[in-house]
Amino acid sequence: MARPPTSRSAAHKSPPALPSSTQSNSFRGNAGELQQQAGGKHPVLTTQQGIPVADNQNSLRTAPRGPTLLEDFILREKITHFDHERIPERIVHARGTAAHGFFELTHSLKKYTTAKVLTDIGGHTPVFTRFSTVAGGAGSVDTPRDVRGFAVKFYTPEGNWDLVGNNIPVFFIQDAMKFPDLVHAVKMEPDRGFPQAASAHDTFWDFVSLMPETLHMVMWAMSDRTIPRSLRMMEGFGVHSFRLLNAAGESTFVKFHWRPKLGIQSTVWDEAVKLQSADNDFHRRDLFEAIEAGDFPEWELSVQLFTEQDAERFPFDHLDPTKLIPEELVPLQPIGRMVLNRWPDNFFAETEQVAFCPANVPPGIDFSNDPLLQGRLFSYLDTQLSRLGGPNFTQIPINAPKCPFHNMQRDGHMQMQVQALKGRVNYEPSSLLADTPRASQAQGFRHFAQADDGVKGRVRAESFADHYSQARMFYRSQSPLEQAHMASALVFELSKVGTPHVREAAVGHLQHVDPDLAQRVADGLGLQTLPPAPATTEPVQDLPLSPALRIIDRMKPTLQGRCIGILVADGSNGTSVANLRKALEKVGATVKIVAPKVGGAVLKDGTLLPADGQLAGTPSVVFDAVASVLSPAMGAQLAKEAAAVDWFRDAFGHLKAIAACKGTQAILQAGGIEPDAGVVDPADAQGFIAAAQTRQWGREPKVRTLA
Ligand code: HDD
Repeated sequence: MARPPTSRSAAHKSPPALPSSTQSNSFRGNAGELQQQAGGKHPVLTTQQGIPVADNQNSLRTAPRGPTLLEDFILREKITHFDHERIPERIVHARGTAAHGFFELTHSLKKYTTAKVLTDIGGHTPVFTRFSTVAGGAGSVDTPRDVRGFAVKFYTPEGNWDLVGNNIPVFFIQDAMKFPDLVHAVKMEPDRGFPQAASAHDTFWDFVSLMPETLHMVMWAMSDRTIPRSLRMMEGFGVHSFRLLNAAGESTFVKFHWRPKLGIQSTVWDEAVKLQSADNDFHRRDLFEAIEAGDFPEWELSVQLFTEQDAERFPFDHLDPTKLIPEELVPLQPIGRMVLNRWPDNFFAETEQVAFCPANVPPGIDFSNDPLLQGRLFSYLDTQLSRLGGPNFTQIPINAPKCPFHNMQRDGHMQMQVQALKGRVNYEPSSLLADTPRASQAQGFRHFAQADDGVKGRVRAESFADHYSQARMFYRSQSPLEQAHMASALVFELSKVGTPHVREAAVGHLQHVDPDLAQRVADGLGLQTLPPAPATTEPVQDLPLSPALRIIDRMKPTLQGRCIGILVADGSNGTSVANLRKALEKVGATVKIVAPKVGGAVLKDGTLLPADGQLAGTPSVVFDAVASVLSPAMGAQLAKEAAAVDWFRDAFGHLKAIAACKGTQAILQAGGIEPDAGVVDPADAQGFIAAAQTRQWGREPKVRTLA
């Protein structure tokens, strides 16, 4: 039975008159709740077909409380578009964040290459750089233990060059044939759908224990490199050997390295774990905030150049992507810098839709025979066809070259262009039309003319057989503390492996890396006997060590790019806060005020100091060092507050400098903190700065047991 209209439904009259583009379009909706306050000229809202929309709140109904009509093309179009808003996420590197910037060449490589991006000094080549984790989905967290992607798209005058690298200079496998297996093994297990964004599970370690070529990269993955403090504080590597080709067609091998201006820095594992709950977007937010503040991250680009003859003398095969070339063997030559200075306007249009491909290289850069690289040359374009929906993804603005481009490729899904070349000719050669694009021997891409002799077959070069020597070199090159971190990471990961024989096999491999490491991990796992080392085809070499591969010794003592949290509460001394803040900002740190309430704290002199974060929601893991200016009364009160006690206890446990005033002593005591050289008074700003420029590494054995 039809209901009589109630006074409520009777109020649902037709919407207000269509606002013109010059009028304010703020108006009340039918329920009377809508207020749009932004000023300015508002163009009329339209459908995708350009039809003006009169009411964006209510679908079309037969009666105020009646069914919605199929006729409502505005509703249907809006919902249909929404239903298709997501595209398949990347199978790997799904979670990423990116920024625009430029590359400036400072040293010409003209002797080695014709690529203008590497020969023409001074100009700014636009770049778009995307950082990513590897294993987790797009909605996973920023700080798991994982390799980080470091992909740079250079929009060069001779077409796009994509340097699609990682923050680790080697890879897990030698042949692209094994990539799907590796990725299946590391991603969440197929029957249960977990763990997300973690290598600490049976399938990954099963794969590792059966594929000893992974061991070198596994040692990197277990090092502090995979728990970076910031994307701005990571190195990047092109990984493979590429070729540079000069005007005479001569080839030189090259490896590419990015070095961060802020220095390389990592977190400690417990901190990385806690960051996952404190701020899932920690790295993304950090990059965003730095760029918004004009604190533009910068990297130096260096190359290692070597010839075929040089390569013959290396005690490893440089075509094997599980090997690196120590810089003690082939020094790094700085050639330029990259600055990221503009955040994307739209995450989806740019960061999500950007499509990198190692096959995108301008003339003067060429590929090596690295079998992993060769497989990659196929995979990226192929994945983008399905991820971005067809062959015209190159026309999406973030992917399109910024130099002129012409060819006879036509049509296809989502063709956006009416080509400049009009008329009958969409083929080559042709004699019907002037000014059609033609190939150019002089300017066109040339491949290195390499002589090859051999027997066709599915084979692995014998020179790829040594899987342990560089893993050993990497481990033994680390400082004792970094070695302990690696041993502890291995214990953590293997403790998450439920299958005993997988755990044991992994430890067996470690015997080849370093018997002492194997014993430490076995002890950490509670194994009663040391599992046997598997047979090797090649003897493990004791290669010269490479101290350049450490992080801890090489961390830059600086507060630039670092963030300090100052805890205040009602009654805090404003002058002490202001003095400390001034001193910290003078040396380049960012300072954030944390208070029990986000509205801020009423200081001793009665003024209100606004807070950047609320204590319980802004734990100390998000800071590089912490300070506090508290009255004894507030200190005593906060000593009973878990969030305050954890703030200091975590900062101490994560080896951070603490500037704690007298009023804070009660909290330190509640946290069981025994002050050391890294705990100073906030009045001693210079002492605090000196302590905060590094981590308090000497404290670590006192706060946790490392393997
Ligand atoms: Fe890959 C994405 C880096 C080996 C297949 N890879 C991808 C990204 C990075 C890397 C940084 C994300 C790019 C972005 O931000 O969009 N990949 C590497 C490095 C490797 C490597 C440094 C070894 C040296 N990759 C590799 C192999 C294969 C792939 C051997 C396949 C044979 N990679 C892909 C892919 C992805 C990808 C499936 C996923 C999404 C995409 O390409 O666009 O095609």
